[in-house]
Formats: sequence, structure tokens, C-alpha cells
Amino acid sequence: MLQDKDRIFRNLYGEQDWGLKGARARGLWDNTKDLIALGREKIVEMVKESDLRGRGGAGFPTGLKWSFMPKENDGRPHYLVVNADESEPGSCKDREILRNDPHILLEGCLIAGFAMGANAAYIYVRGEYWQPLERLEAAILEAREAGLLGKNACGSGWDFDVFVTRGAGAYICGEETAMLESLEGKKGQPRLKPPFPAAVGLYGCPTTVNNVETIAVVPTILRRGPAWFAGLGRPKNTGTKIFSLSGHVNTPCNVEEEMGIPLKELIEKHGGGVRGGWDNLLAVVPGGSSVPCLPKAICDDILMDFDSLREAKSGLGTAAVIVMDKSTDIVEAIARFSHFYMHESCGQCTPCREGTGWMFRVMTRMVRGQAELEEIDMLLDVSYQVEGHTICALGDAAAWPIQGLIRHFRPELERRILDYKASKQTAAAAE
Ligand code: L3W
Ligand code: SF4
Repeated sequence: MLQDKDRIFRNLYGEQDWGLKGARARGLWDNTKDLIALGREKIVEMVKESDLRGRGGAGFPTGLKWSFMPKENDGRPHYLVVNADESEPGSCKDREILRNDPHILLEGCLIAGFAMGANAAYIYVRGEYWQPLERLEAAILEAREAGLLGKNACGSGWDFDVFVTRGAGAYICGEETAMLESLEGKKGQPRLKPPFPAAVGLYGCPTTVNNVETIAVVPTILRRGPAWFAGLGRPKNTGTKIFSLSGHVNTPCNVEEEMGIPLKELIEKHGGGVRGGWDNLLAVVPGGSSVPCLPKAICDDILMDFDSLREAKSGLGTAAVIVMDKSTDIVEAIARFSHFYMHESCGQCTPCREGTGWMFRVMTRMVRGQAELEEIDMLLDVSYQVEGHTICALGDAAAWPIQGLIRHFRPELERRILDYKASKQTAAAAE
């Protein structure tokens, strides 16, 4: 369990002042100039040594991503884009950083921006996040007035400013290249990759897109050293992580814990346990709606980190832990996810546009049992036709929850189909 001294987010619950005075009292903006004086290469090296992996869902190594930014100036500006379009069902951690500790993100932006040669950061905030947005904007004004942002930011010699944009409610704008399109004022539709944003990003310029939490942990990594961060969690799955606990727990919450904490400990220590006790657990979606659910038998021992969850054929995703007790209609729950992906598909590639709608319609029949047994395998087959055959990861995200359902709850699907057939036969016999 994470000790208080190792906590990075010291105002996650908004108990202290979220403004500049409070931030300084928590040790933020403390000689930031000295951190910048480490130099670009050293900062990237330190982030690599920390083994920090992206906190937005994919878990890509952050230092490696930063190192893709061109080292030489070819005349194009470089940009940092911060993904604060938190829309993954179950995920609400970035909201808490934005509204309770906006300066931790701003200081991270300056350091990360400097490390990749950017003079500007754009923070793309989910449109529904009104209060977080207001506080973030107020914090930017405070930082500018205090000389922490703007010309010669923090007296470092580096000019750097932060600008905020509001999303308009489309989940797909959380996909990094759709976000770039949206920032450019276009329809938020993902681009084909490669080229990756580090080569051709915002306005065709080298750009790095990182999640809020990823950027926000960087100042602490530099202050306390990469070895400290790498000493938390497990190899290649290092540091702390904010988990969002929701669903059938007694005390839903966001909590910062050590990466690799056992799921059971996380739920029992911080979520107040499963409603009705651990034995009343049916399944958990461990990383937001995009990752496959895990049945209780796996939840008993699973560790909450990227690699453990991948080995279990699920994923850490955004670490949004959705707990479902035995009262849950798991088929209906996953069908609801299918509806979400159908609704949020941007429609530009066929497997996703057609596949998400097809999968939702079959899932709807599966909920009622109005299907044939062979359709279970057909549904699985279609999910594999969608997975990996689309422009962006939304296709995968639509396929994976269904694959998890069939992997772990096939007997429940079969039971519904057989029950429905039996009820029809009984009704026919009664006529
Ligand atoms: C340069 C290469 N850059 C990869 C970069 C790439 C991106 C990052 C990860 O999806 C996941 C998705 C959702 N040269 C590179 C390279 N990069 N190879 O690394 O890329 P990738 O493709 O692995 O993932 P992604 O497209 O960023 C994100 C999952 O997250 N998710 C939901 C997320 C929702 C939120 C939210 O609500 N805020 O984040 C949950 O699981 O399914 O798998 O930057 O450019 N050779
Ligand atoms: Fe759009 Fe879906 Fe294709 Fe992504 S996978 S680009 S959301 S149609």
C-alpha cells in the first residue's frame, strides 16, 4: 500500500487550496528553473529511467515518446498537447487533477514542453468539465502573473505558454489525432498513423500528446529522482497511479495507489469492499469500458498493472475500475458499452461504422436470449474482424468488451438463448 510520503497528488480530494499559494505550499513551482537547467536530454533521460508509462490508456513509455520529437530545429514549432478530454466510461481521475491541483499539471507542461522543444502547450478539456476548466484557466492566469508561464518562464530563459480548448462532447476527440484535427478547427476524426504526431502533428508540426496524469507526475519524478519512481510498483510498471473506483463498491472514489496493487486490496481498502462482500462479486472491468471484464476467479489474485492485466487478457486502460456484483445483468452491461461505441464511432472506416452497429444489434438480442447458439461464435468472429482493422483504437475498444464477455460468460449467453427457446415452446404448447 502506498505510503503518504510517496503520494504525488497531495490535493486529490480538494481539501487544500487549489490555487498558486496552495500549490507552492505543497512544494510545486519550487525552483522549477533548476529542473529546466538540467537540459532537454537529461530530462528525457530521467523520464526514461523512471519507466513512466502513459496514463491515458495505452501505457506507451513516456520518455521514449518524448525522444521521438526532432532534436534539430527545422523551422517548425514544436507543440505539447495535453489530453484532458477524459471520456472513457468509468474514468474521472483527470477531472480531480484539473480542479484540485491545476498547478501540478501546469508545472508539468512547462518541464515537458521544454524537454521536447515546445514553446506552447494546448490543453484539450472535456466540454462537460466546467469547474475543472474554470480553475485551470484561473491557474494559468495566476501562473502568468507570477512569471511562471510566459516569456522567460520561471526565469529559465525559456518562453512557454499554455492555452486551453474545450471539447464539445465527442469521445473520439480523446483519440490523439482526432484531438489534433479538432484543435485545428476541423471535424474530430482520427488520422492514419504513421505518420505519428511527433513527426506530423498539430498544424503539421512535431507534437506530443500526453494524458493529464502523465504530465502531472513529471515534476515530482524530477524532484525525487527517477529511481524513487521506478522503486514503486513493479518492473516496467512503475510509480503510482490514480484509480477510479465505481459501481458496486461501498465507497466509490478516486485514489492514488502504488502500481501493481492487488485488485482485491484496492477495492477493500479504498472502495469499502464490494456491496454484500467479496463473495458477492461477479466481475470487474479493470481499466474503463474499453477493456475486457474479468470474472471473480481472476479478480481474486490479479495485480493492477499494465503487464499483469494484459497477461490476464484485459488491460489497465485508464485504471477506471468498474465493479459489478451478482445483481448485475452482465450481458446488458456489455450491451450498454456496445451502444456507447456505436454512438461514438466517427464513421470514417467501415469495420467500425458497420461493425459497432452490427455488434450492438446482436448484443441487444443476446440480452433477451433472442438469438441462435451459433451466433455467439459469429459475434466473436465479427469482433475479431473489427479488432485491428480500423484507423483508430475505437474499433478495438468496441470489440474487446464483447470478447471478454464471451470468454468468461459464455454459459450465461447460452442459458438465455435456451431459456428463451424453452419459453417460446411452452407458450406454443399452451396455445
Ligand atoms: C511514434 C511509434 N509514436 C505508438 C504513440 C502514439 C500514442 C501512443 C500510444 O490508444 C488506448 C486505446 C484505448 N512512433 C509509435 C508512437 N506511438 N507507436 O504512443 O499509441 P497506441 O496506438 O498504442 O494507443 P492510442 O491510439 O493512444 C489509447 C484505451 O487507450 N482506452 C481509452 C482511453 C480513454 C481515455 C480518456 O477517456 N481520456 O484516455 C482505455 O483502455 O482503447 O487502446 O501517442 O502516437 N512507432
Ligand atoms: Fe472512426 Fe471508428 Fe474508424 Fe476510429 S475506428 S476512425 S472511430 S470509424
